[in-house]
Amino acid sequence: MTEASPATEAGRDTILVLNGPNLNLLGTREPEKYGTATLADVEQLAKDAAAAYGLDVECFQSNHEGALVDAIHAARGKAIGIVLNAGAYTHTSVAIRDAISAVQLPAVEVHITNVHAREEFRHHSYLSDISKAVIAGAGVMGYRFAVEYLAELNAGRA
Ligand code: CA2
Repeated sequence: MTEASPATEAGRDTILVLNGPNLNLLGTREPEKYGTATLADVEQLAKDAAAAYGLDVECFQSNHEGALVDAIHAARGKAIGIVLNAGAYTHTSVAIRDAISAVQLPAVEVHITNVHAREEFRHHSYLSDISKAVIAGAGVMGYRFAVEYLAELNAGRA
C-alpha cells in the first residue's frame, strides 16, 4: 500500500502561499519599495505557476501571528510545501518558526525586497535556517520562483 499523497479533495497536490502582516496593502502603498502588484495579483501569479505543474495553490494572508500559526498547522497532511512571506514576523516570531518546524513541510521564505540591503533589524530571520530556500529582492517574481522550486522538489527534480 502506498502512503497517501497530501492533496486537495479534488485530488491535486497543493502548495500553501502564506502572507503575513501588511502584505494585504500590496499595490496600494509604497510602490517604490513593494511594487504595484496587489496581493490578489501575487496570489494569481502563484496559482498560474502551480497550474503549469498540475498543482493547486491555497492562499492565506493575516495580520495576526496566531492565525498564521494556525494556517501552517492546517497545511499538515494537506500541502506539499509552503511559500511563506511572514513580513515583519520573519524578524520576530519564534512561534511561526516553531510551527514551520513542527509540520515538517518544505518551506520557502520569500521577501519582495532585498532584506539584506535594508535596515539591520531585517537582516536576521527566524525562518531562514529551517527553510529549504530563501528568495529575497526578486520582487513579486519571488513567489513564482518559490512555487516552481517546490513543484520541482515534489517531482524529485530539485
Ligand atoms: O520584503 C518583504 O517582502 C518583507 O517581508 C515585507 C515586510 C517587511 O517587514 C520585511 O522586512 C520584508 C513588510 C510588508 C509590508 O507590506 C506592505 C506592502 C505595501 C505597502 C506597505 C506595506
